[in-house]
Amino acid sequence: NQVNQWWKERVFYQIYPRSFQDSNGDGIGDLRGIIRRLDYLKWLGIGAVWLCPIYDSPNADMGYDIRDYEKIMEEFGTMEDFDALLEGLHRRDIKLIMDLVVNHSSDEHKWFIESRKDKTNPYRDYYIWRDGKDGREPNNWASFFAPSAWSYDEQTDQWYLHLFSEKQPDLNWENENMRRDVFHMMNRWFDKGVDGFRMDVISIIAKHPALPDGPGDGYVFTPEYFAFQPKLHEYLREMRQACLDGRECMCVGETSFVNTRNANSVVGDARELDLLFQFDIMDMDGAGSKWDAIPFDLMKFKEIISAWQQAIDWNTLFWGNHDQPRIVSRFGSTESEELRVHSAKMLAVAMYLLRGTPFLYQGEEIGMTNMPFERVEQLRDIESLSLLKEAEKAGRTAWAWNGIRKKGRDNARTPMQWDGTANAGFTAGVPWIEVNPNYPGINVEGAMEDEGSILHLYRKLIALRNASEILKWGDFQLLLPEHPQLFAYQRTYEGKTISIWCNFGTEDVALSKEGLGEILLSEGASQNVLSPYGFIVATDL
Ligand code: ISL
Ligand code: CA
Repeated sequence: NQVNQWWKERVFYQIYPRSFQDSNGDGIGDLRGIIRRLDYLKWLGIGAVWLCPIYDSPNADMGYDIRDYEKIMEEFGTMEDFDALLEGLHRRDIKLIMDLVVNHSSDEHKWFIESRKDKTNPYRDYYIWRDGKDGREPNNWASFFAPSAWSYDEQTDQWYLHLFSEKQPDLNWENENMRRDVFHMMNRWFDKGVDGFRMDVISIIAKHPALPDGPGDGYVFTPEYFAFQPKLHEYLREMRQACLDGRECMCVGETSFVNTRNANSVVGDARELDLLFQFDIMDMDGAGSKWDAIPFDLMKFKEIISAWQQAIDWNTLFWGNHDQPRIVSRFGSTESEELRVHSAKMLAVAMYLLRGTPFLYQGEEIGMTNMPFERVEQLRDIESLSLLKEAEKAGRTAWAWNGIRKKGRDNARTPMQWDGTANAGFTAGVPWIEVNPNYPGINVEGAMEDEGSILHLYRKLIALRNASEILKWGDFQLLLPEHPQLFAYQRTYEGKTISIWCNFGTEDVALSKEGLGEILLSEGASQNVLSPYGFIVATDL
């Protein structure tokens, strides 16, 4: 049963539609806007697009709260626009995967509207309802976005579970009818020609049946009771059978709380998922909470990378997404324009020649940076806004702002910087979130004209990867594990080797080119020295 695993051979590009390209001047990116930029993606060498949610939604969490799974969000366009987008992608041999959010829906979804009406409604059990305990929540679980994971509903005098905001009630996967409806919906998208799904927080759809209290006082975050529960595997296998078997489609799971020990339970031989996202790299600069930022640690990075390269056959490779700050601000340097360019390039080389499938996040390819947020009116993200609200109550406003500037999700959601005209060419109107003021110097048009730009490096890197059996299929070996500044590894396939040397430090590193054959990509490398953020990609002699 050798299926065509196209997702291993293509570079993915993640589009956050609201911030990509506005086509009608309402300040909101849309599907027609994306269509205008398809030739750009092709030029870059992209083989597949992950499109963040475009379904009808009240946008409490920017589309991750779906009101109707089969309708396009009005601001984004119509189903005709969607069909044109899909056709435009396929004509360019670019696959499309949609974002599927089925851990929860919007509270405005018709299932929830029915569900909350009365205890005997046929949709009641599509969600997780419980009696309160002594007038309080059924248990002490904390939510990602609000203090408690429960909200009380007067209508039926019960509480419903929401691991995210109160506008995102969790679906009850124990309910067979709910599962059937979800699978039918997925099949209708597949029948339209969609090539796959990115499955939002798919690892948490099954909850511990007893919903036990977590240890400790107050509201407690309890992944031990909602992530990687035994039933998860049952649901994913059922989904594969109902939706994926017999199709050349894929699914990549956002497997929050995955680790190197449980990963193969979902991507191993049973192929519950084709790919997974793990967050060890994204979590490595948080101490306890993500908001308490700590510096990048190269040794820790090497450990995480080699552990994952060994643990599973095929990784996803990424430096960011719509939930993460900008990578060049995070693990590179924005101290000077020169360092921004060098570090962004080096980071790309370090990550995207590993064994696995690259996922680039829009704007990364031009080295877009974090946004200097200063006022609450500039923020849009529910996570940052609720953090700020809670922090104000606790007198920790300065701490929250520091966290938001470094890690807030809105950093990745400022509009794509296309050119030096007003609003970076994103919109002719007023953008829904401010454009980063650095757009006159950082934009696609300028980068295209400059052969030495980050953008051109990304293009070369993708072309190199797309054309190399060694870089696609080769195995991975870490070199110089103890070196304090260099991240180096080699990829070997059918006796041929390519090695990659990256200087993560701010000092020159002595490096001999002896033993290196053809230099495939290199910057900051002189005779015997690799300068700060320099890199070499070369075949072995
Ligand atoms: O953003 C995060 C860190 O602060 C993550 O914890 C994130 O909430 C988690 O990875 C789940 O993310 C996904 O589901 C959320 C949605 O807000 C995110 O945008 C999405 O990627 C709820 O649907
Ligand atoms: Ca628009």
